[in-house]
Amino acid sequence: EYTDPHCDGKQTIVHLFEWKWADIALECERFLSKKGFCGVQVSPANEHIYKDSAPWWQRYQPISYKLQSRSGTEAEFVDMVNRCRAVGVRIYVDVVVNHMAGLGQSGVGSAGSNFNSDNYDFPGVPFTREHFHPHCEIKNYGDPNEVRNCYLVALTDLDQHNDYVRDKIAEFLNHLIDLGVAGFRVDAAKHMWPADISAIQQRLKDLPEGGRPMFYHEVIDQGGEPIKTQEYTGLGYVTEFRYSIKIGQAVQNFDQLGNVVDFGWGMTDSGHAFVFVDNHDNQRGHGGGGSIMTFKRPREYRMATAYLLANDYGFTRVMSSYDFHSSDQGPPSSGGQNIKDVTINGDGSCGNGWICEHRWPSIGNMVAFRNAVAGTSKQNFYLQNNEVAFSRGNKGFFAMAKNGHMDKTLQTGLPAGDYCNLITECRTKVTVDGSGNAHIVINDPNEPVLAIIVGGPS
Ligand code: LAG
Ligand code: CA
Repeated sequence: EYTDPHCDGKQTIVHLFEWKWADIALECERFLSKKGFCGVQVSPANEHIYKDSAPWWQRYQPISYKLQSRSGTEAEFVDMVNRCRAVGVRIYVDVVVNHMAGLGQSGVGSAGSNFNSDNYDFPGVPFTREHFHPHCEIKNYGDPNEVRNCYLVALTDLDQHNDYVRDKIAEFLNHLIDLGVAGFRVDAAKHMWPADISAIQQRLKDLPEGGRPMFYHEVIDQGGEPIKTQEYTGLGYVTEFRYSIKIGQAVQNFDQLGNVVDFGWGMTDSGHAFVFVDNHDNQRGHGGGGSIMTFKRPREYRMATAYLLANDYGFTRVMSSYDFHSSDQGPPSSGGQNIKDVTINGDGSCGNGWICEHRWPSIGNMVAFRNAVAGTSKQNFYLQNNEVAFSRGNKGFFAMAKNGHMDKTLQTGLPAGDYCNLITECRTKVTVDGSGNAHIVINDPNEPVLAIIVGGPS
């Protein structure tokens, strides 16, 4: 329950961080549908604070559940949901329901609602003082009561034990369900009691087409604290941050690639692990930060994401970023709260400051690989001399070379035939002989990845 993404068996979503709804609709139609993406994680859709400096994180300070945000109006949101759906791409909304805006602020939100955080006054919902925990700041992550009931960086903390609060949050999610979304990323789930999240889920409708919405809960568990991802696996998928760390390190030291999933370390079971190389927080040093691989190291980032998509662990999300030079900097803008359009260059890359990692060939073209091999496990694992390769059942074969060059005959586990390398879009091919062996050649320091699938282009 809560783990079906409702996208016809497709296996990967992309986070189009801070994109406008209108641009997401276009991206579904012109790219995501063609590449086999299941869906899009969108930035928070509800009303949020506006700050003069327009940082990205203003969207993590809700003012009400009205669907007017920096990304667009409710009408634009609905148009996006419908146009994406029409081409087989679903929308997953980042929902911020642990808290409202931070203390010390007042004014008017992105949908025109007044608010005053110090008075706990959010008339756009409405929420008043009785709906919040009394103020205390989270300091000790060793105390689950404090992590759940105190304030995360001064954000006014909602009391989800309260029936009215549960009802209002459920009303917000039910509205999104009515509009056709397929699921939710639950922001700061670690800061809410699993039983409270469950009580909210029980108030939710089935999707219009049937079935429960997909949920993935943001729980930063890197070991060493009492709150574990496993407390949340009954509620859907749970973010697995340890896997990001392991993959980021392993593409720098290939010897570790055999060992990126470590259940001994407490990692989440594959059926509930929600996995990614980086997210909008840790790519800029927020939310756990650490030694995270990002687009700023493009070669290694491509390898990390290709491996994420090739491996047989978890449900995958690809990050799609904008360029930034400081950790608070908001999306490309021509001033004020306006967000620049995502433009597409002749070579398929993005302009106007949008990075669009999901359009890089060794990332975007691996989505088809993951879809094709769903349900199979890794076999014929080969790891030597900074080269890695494996098959996924008898459905696909993947190879990657740290230094960009590989020239080796390997067992692919696949039926005889000619296969296109998905990454080069058929400019290079692989011939598998009657015993399953093939001569594997990689010769591209920039995109040092090869992937072939049964039933793919040939
Ligand atoms: C999350 N997951 O649990 C989000 O992924 C993360 O991006 C959110 O923090 C956080 N939880 C709360 O939703 C972000 C920034 C914070 C920012 C916060 C609220 O990482 O830096 O805090 O959103 O906008 C900012 C200031 C703080 C201030 C706070 C309240 O940085 O100094 O105390 O606002 O005014
Ligand atoms: Ca809380």
